[in-house]
Amino acid sequence: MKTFYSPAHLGHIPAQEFEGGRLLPAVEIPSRAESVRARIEERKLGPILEPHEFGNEPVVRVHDPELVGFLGEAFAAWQKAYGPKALAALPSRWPAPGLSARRAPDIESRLGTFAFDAGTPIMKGTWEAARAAVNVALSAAQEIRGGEKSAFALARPPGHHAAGDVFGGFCYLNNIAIAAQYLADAGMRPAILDVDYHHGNGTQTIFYRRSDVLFCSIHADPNFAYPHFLGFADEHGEGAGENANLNLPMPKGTDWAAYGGAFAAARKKIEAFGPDVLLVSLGLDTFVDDPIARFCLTSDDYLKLGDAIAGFRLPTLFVFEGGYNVEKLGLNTVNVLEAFLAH
Ligand code: SP5
Ligand code: ZN
Repeated sequence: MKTFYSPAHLGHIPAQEFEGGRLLPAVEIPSRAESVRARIEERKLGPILEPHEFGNEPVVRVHDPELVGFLGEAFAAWQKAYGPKALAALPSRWPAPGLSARRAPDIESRLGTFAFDAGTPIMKGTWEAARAAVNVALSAAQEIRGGEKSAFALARPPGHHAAGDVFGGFCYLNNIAIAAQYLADAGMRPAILDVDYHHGNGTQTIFYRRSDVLFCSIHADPNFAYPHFLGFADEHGEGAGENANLNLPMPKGTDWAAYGGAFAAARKKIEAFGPDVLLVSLGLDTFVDDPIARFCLTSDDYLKLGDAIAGFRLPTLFVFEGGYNVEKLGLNTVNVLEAFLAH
């Protein structure tokens, strides 16, 4: 299996996050993708290739050009407002219900408009990294379009929380949604299976009113988990997209026994949709020792997951998302891919 990877991610270096009233070390850090790259090399999974440049056209098929423009300018505007020591642009005011619909060009106003959380910093190398992650996903999609049976987009930063007009959840541009749109534009019928611990609210929102792309997600119940405000079981899609969305929220402590049941439900939905390509939002934060999550999958369970994904017998594009146990992240990720290939 070919892996696409760009060193541009190394320039995006979140340092801290504010959580539970405390400043903690950031978890969405460069060593995540590096640990996966090292394991791919160690296991000789296949070539690791740099992405091609696809430009902005496939990005604005999915994202509002206003958001794309903002992401490109935000760090410079932040430093202009707060000086060269201000290392990370983060919102701290939002246009909550009851406030004006007016949007000033001021950087704080724009951050509050385009960001839906305060955990997704825009720093010096963020835009270049986010653009490269899109190119990584599109390069892998291009392989699938050309007839490859599988490909891995080792994208960082992740993408599935970013919607058409808002970013958040460590995500800036929605890598998998842009890849799915690219394949749909090539005449294919994509199903997206999101196995990250967190609901892929951005991907869901992008395709919510559409019947040509299925979104199916197994994730921690938003009644206790991020992103809190989307990912409930009664979200089935709207308008033309009615029935083209399936959420399978799961309780704390979910292990493979419970996860396998949800996977069977996802399988049924995906098979009924009749896709000709599968895109997997591959988050590894379902791991028992993930520092920010509460599921209980083991490293061996990722072999079962890879085997189950292979059972679709579809061309499959894996796109890297979350997973924060850096020590086991390479093992867990490559377990999925190796078990998929062993089928
Ligand atoms: C792609 C992805 O997995 N995004 C997840 C975003 C979750 N953001 C909120 C969770 C913050 C938890 N912070 C705890 C820090 C412990 N060191
Ligand atoms: Zn996640």
